[in-house]
Amino acid sequence: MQSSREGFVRRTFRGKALILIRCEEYSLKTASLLVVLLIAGTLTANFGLQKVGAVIRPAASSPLAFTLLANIEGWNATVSGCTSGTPNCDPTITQFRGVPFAATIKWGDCCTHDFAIYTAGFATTGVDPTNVCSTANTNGCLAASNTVFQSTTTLSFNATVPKDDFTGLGSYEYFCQFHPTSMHGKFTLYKNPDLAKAGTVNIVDVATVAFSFAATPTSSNWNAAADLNNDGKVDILDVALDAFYFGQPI
Ligand SMILES: [Cu+2]
Repeated sequence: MQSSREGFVRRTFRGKALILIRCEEYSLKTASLLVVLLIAGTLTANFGLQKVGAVIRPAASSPLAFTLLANIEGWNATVSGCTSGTPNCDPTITQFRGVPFAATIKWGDCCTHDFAIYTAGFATTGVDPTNVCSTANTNGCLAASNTVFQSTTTLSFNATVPKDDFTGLGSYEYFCQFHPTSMHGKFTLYKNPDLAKAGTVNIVDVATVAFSFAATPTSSNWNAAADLNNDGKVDILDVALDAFYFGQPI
């Protein structure tokens, strides 16, 4: 069918034939991309990826601005249905390398608190409000907010992990330095899903990841930025993550 139509056009309108063929190729690529997105959406649900908005209160319009309630029993410990030690407390927060985020810390109980970000794996026993925080630290406090007592404070931060070292996701710890045992959660860091840096995750970003699909570092279509989870290959997980944040301001 295609060849007869292609042949007919070539006999009569040689110039337009090329356009027809190109349109068909474009439609095929678009359809393929939609299939990939459909699969990605299914996998996203199955892998249980969570947007930051799912673990913060109130729900934010952007994953880059979130609020935590400081409570000695655990971050967000007074959220309805949440007591210390349940999954809703001390939430794991997803952020992105090279994309500044802003944490708003609300005071929620009796005591003085702060919000501090430490390097991954830092021992709770070493957390102390007298520690000197610097983003140059390789093992210790990277940044800390002012204390909160009957007040609200904020902390802005720009993650520098994961490195392009194929060791997986980046991670930081966050603590209240006054109550580090109970008020302790983690950040999970991916690479920026807004690859085109347009301010919003869009079809160009998803297509960019899809273009490197199945690539490894030795592949001709390898793109380290598309390996969002930093595992040394661009696969459905990377596409799924990008699709998951589709339309989000990043
Ligand atoms: Cu505290």
